[in-house]
Amino acid sequence: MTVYILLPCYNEESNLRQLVDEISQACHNLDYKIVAVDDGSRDGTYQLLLALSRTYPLIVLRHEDNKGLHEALRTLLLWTYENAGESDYIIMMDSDLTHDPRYIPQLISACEEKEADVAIASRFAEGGKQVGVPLHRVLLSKGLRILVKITLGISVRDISSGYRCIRSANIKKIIKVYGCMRFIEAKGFDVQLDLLFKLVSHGARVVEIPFTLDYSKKGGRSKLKIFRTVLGYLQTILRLKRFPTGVREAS
Ligand SMILES: Nc1nc2c(ncn2[C@@H]2O[C@H](COP(=O)(O)OP(=O)(O)O)[C@@H](O)[C@H]2O)c(=O)[nH]1
Ligand SMILES: [Mg+2]
Repeated sequence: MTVYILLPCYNEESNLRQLVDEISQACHNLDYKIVAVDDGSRDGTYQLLLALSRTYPLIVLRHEDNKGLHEALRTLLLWTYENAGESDYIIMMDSDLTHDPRYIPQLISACEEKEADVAIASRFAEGGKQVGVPLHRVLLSKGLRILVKITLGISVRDISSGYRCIRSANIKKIIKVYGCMRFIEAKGFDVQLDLLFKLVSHGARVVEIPFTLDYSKKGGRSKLKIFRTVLGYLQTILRLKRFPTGVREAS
């Protein structure tokens, strides 16, 4: 079993050396590969990734132009569709140092021990928390939980967490069902809900593990635009609500 750690990178030059080093420490007992996509960064992200790939098990992909988080994740997940095995695991995380790699083994154990297909590092699981996150961001993530429960019937607590472990087989399944262009239809950070809904609709069991999101560790500014993100989530909820597939959810 190999663990593929996917890193979408947009102007993350100041964070990547530390992040890749911390991943290698956290994963020293695992067979792992890091796959990073530089999404048309304007800083030295791409050159740094190439340099790091000489020392670490790191595969570097590149978009010439900035296409956004949703396209970066499409590129990364399609890469795993081609290259990962059914029994492998995929870790999705931010590259800005707010997602501590020490949770990676815990996320994988949660999938294994609880026979889950998706494990989410969750601020809202018992024992989880967020530190230094601006109030409007806290309200967004809390409001989303309620709205998604009411409208889509998904009772996952941390819908917008981008720190997740997913079985490769489940990713392959939704790519087969929806195709390369439609397994992700969101056009921004709402990609997290888009993917979660499709996974759950096709039988994925979800668990959440307590996670501390420490925003004070964030290097650089957030790339999330709050109004665009709220609008994107609302559009995605309306679109998903019209989906023919019902949600079959486990705890
Ligand atoms: N590829 C790509 N990644 C992006 C873009 N915007 C953000 N990201 C990445 O998506 C992740 C989340 O962005 P981040 O700024 O950390 O958002 P926040 O944690 O919600 O404030 C980080 O790994 C970013 O490098 C983008 O336009 N393109
Ligand atoms: Mg982040």
